[in-house]
Amino acid sequence: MRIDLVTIFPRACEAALGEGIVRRAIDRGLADVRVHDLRDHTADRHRTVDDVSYGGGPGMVLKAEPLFKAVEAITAEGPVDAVVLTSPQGRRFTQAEAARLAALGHIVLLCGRYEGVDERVRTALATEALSIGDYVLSGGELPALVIVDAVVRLLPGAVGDEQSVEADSFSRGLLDYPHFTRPAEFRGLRVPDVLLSGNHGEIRRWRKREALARTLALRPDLLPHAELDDEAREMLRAMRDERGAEHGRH
Ligand code: 9D3
Repeated sequence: MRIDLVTIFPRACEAALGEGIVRRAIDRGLADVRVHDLRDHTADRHRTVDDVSYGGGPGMVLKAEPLFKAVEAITAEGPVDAVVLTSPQGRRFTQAEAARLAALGHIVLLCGRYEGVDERVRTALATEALSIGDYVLSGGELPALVIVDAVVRLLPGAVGDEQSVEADSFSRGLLDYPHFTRPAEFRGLRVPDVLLSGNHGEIRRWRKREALARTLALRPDLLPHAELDDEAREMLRAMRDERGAEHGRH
């Protein structure tokens, strides 16, 4: 898969892509990630990428022309499946959006900055706009890097253990179960006995119950969308009955 990232902070983006799973996926040839300096697509002496807002008001707006030029240079090399504008007004980026993008052959990510981006970029250049959540960031670089990370780790072979991708909490739609490593007791805090028992059936059921209990307590909004088998549904019913009975006693 090829991913092109267009930004005014190319070095910061390169640095973030040079570590971890994304770096390994690039080294293994699974992902071809290219970072472009937006200023390389300006024509004036000052390499201007922004300007004041029509209608007045504070803050600078990212100009349309450098972004159009950058995308045209990329599309001249071959077909592009999606041109994504990172924007606070975008659709929320989720694991499902990551899976959709990971199935494409070539995407371009445009990083917004300043108070905004000339609206013609969204209407006539981008094919979609994505936000990573409801908080104010200074620009689209971190969102674009979040998208690259979530997409690249879905490419076959990117994560060492394919099982861990498959088993990842959000691919089943639940929160993860608790994890422990050695020692069995740390400052008086014990690892649950079941995990030391060697009883793999018990361990599997304990993890499943913990994942369901945490999801019920912390993210009940996830449960209607989760893939639950008969065993999971029975565990949940038992937990809800137990909680209901508890409330009844108080
Ligand atoms: C406080 C400024 N806002 C009102 C004038 C508008 C605004 C413009 C540009 C707010 C943030 C930004 C920069 N952010 C992004 O470009 C961005 C973003 C984000 O801030 N949060 C979550 N996802 C994204 S994707 C791109």
